Amino acid sequence: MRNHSTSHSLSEHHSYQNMDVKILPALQDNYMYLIVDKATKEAAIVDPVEPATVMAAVKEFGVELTKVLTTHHHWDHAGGNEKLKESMPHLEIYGGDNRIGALTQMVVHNQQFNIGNLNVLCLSTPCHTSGHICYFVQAPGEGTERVVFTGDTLFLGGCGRFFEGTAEQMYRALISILSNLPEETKVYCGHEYTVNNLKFASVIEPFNEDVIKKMQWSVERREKGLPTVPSTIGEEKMYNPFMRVTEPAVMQFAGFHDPIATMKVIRSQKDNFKA
Ligand code: GBP
Ligand code: ZN
Repeated sequence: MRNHSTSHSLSEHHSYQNMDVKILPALQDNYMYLIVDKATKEAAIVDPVEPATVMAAVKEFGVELTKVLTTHHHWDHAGGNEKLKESMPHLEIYGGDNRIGALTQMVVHNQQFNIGNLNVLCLSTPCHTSGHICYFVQAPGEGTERVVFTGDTLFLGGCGRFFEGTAEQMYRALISILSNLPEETKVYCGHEYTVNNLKFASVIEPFNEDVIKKMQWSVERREKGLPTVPSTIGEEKMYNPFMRVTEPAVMQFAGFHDPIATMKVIRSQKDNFKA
């Protein structure tokens, strides 16, 4: 495993009934995630920018890595694909953008595939990049766990910059698609930006108790070197201003009665926000 003292966070493991999610910190503030189907020990890795860390985790946990889920083509997410594929040539590499290295499975919105018994649903969320995909993973059966890997579309308390898209597209991604996932869906995002994001959230909604509480909790976690992921879709709707552009208080802050205009205003303010 990677030397913890050089890593931005400790690598935590979340064990659910049918799946494990191993959080693997990478680079300055990126997260890679190893998803394991407990029944078959088949595994997939989300955004393996540091292949050596991934290979060590695969060995340590004794799983069979068969798939790479790439959220988007930026080097800090897709930059490890080629090297990992060289070491493990059987890997299937999923993604929604032909700029992704070593891509073998180009996916589209609502396409599905499996990791062992787990079902993966691809959600196309263009805006941060035009080919960005979020992956919604569900265990079989009623009342089982659900998780979503949101890359640089949805962060805890924030969202990605609009490098290749519009406010309308981010509205579709956050409000029409991700907000409609089950409330208890766990959110695993691409970067550890939570404290900075919540500082900005508290400027927009200074009296929002959920912002204040999540900020306190996140600062405590970061002081201990622990990740703030995962949150849930239900939680994000309570404190994330970009998930709250239909709320009167957030629209009022932006000076518009329209959620998409509000999305545009608060994103451009965040672009220039010094935390
Ligand atoms: C922070 O908040 O801590 N360091 C700052 C933000 C995603 S990485 C740095 C930043 O701008 N990060 C990007 C982002 O969308 N942040 C949301 C926000 O600031 O609210 N990236 O590495 C970024 O996507 C990248 C790689 C960008 C290749 C362009 C290319 Br081409
Ligand atoms: Zn990015």
